[in-house]
Amino acid sequence: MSLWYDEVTDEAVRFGLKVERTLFMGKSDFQTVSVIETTAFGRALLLDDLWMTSERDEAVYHELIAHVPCTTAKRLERVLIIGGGDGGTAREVLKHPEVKHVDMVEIDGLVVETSKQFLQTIGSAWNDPRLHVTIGDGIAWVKRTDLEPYDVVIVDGSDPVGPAVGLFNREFYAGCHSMLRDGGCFITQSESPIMLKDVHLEMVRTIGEVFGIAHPLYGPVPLYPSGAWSWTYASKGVDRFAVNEARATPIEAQAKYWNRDIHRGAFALPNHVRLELGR
Ligand code: SPD
Repeated sequence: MSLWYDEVTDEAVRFGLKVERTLFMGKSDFQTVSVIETTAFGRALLLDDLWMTSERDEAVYHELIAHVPCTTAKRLERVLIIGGGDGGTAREVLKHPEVKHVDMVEIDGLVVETSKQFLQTIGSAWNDPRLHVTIGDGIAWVKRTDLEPYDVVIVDGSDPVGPAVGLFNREFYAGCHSMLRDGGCFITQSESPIMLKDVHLEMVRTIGEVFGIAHPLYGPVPLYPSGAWSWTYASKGVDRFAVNEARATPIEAQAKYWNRDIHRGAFALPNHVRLELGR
């Protein structure tokens, strides 16, 4: 008899994977943390029973969330990652030699420890001396006034339930805005434009109110509800299509998903989004 694990999206939708074995199950002060070896997607991380990342499709998610802002920011020395406890986003950001300092602020130390132990292909840059990991609250971090500004702020959080709920409101986005220098870029994962359309559109509108305008971008992450996923980009005075060629060329040569055509195409808006946003 085979064992399957299903993420329950709602009463009518699930996404399930066949399980080879459970590698880890634990409970932190914030959530349950599990790593499962799946037959089709390799090792996968779940938080509170929701799929977070898998070896098979993580590159799409992590390359887009990292390289879209990192190839368009005016300067690229200081990067802030809120969340990102599996290490995949930091791995991609640190592929840019211009980056001198990355602060990663992850609320749940168990996610980092578990990922270091069981997801080594995803978090392969933990020992990079430019990476500074703080186990703490990203919401409090972006309220700080004693920090040098960042060139890029990335929000790699989980879904708007549990410990990540505070990463989905105007006050938090305003904090991220205040962390950025002129010419800096912001990006956050912004849920499925199909299965969580209202949450997605609300995020784009709210981030747009804070930054002046926000641009959603889209890509496939089969592990997530519907497989159609989004990120939302905003900046302090940067053209999202003005990719820095010197940064892009070496990244494109090694990336699994991101390239300059994907970068441009990802910003194309489906008609239902155009209609809702009036664009
Ligand atoms: N529904 C899952 C949303 C997860 C977004 N964050 C994933 C973390 C990958 N580093």
